[in-house]
Amino acid sequence: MSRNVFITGSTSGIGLAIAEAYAKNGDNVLISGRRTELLDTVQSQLMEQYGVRVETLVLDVQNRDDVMSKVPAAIESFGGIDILVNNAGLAQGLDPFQDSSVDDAVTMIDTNVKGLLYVTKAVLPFFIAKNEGHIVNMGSTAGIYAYPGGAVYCATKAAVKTLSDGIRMDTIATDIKVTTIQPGIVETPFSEVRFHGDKKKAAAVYAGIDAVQPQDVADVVVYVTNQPKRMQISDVTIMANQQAAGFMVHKK
Ligand code: NDP
Ligand code: 8X3
Repeated sequence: MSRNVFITGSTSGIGLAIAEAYAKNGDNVLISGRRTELLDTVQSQLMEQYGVRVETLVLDVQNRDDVMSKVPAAIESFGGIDILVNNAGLAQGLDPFQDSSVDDAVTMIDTNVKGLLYVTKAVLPFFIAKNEGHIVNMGSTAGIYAYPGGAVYCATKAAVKTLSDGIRMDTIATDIKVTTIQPGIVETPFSEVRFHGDKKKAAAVYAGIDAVQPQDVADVVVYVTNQPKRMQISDVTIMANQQAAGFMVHKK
């Protein structure tokens, strides 16, 4: 039976691949992000290719009021929700903490932690009302292993893992599942965003690595949400064969 899946940050990279993987699986997707034109393009492509329902929600997850009003309305008009994928997120900068921008830090915290929190608070009442649902939170190996220049980004991803674990405990009496996905380096526009549009610096991150691709992560997300009701996959860590820990890679 097809399910209704809401994916934040599905205009690009991993979130876009997740939306496509669910559509391919026959599920309906509510795609979301700040870039309206991209959402419209993805909507047409997925509907044409997979024949599932694709709805769009223009949303900046940093905007608490917007999240609290727009998300429930979008879910109502989508006809309910079975799976939430909290994927929207970003890194900004890779300077040592003492030289780093406070504005960049605030953007990461507001998006990766507060944004995820707002969206989850807006969606949970729908899951509680039917006593089931699945929250998939996009963490990172950065949340397990801090690395130089990544103090704040790594802290936000550690927070994602801790939020997931806490929410799993608080909803234990329900059939709600909570999963943290912790990818290592995945080849997406992530680094271009981190380096504020510097394509050369971004390309250097992936040079010499047979990097994990967004669709690899997407397949894992679909897999964790395709398990029997009795079973919950709490965490999955995914790395390139050439990566052993956060930013610890062997380049060829
Ligand atoms: P991309 O830059 O390709 O995608 C980021 C997505 O997040 C975009 O769709 C973007 O949409 C959305 N987004 C960013 N800020 C906001 C916001 N304020 N409100 C709503 N949506 C927002 O990067 P990735 O696909 O790589 O990143 C996706 C997630 O995966 C992030 O949480 C990232 O931290 C995590 N991750 C990435 C890894 C990697 O190596 N690439 C590894 C581990 C985790 P828009 O700009 O349209 O708003
Ligand atoms: C993104 C992966 O290693 O660039 O979370 O921090 S990494």
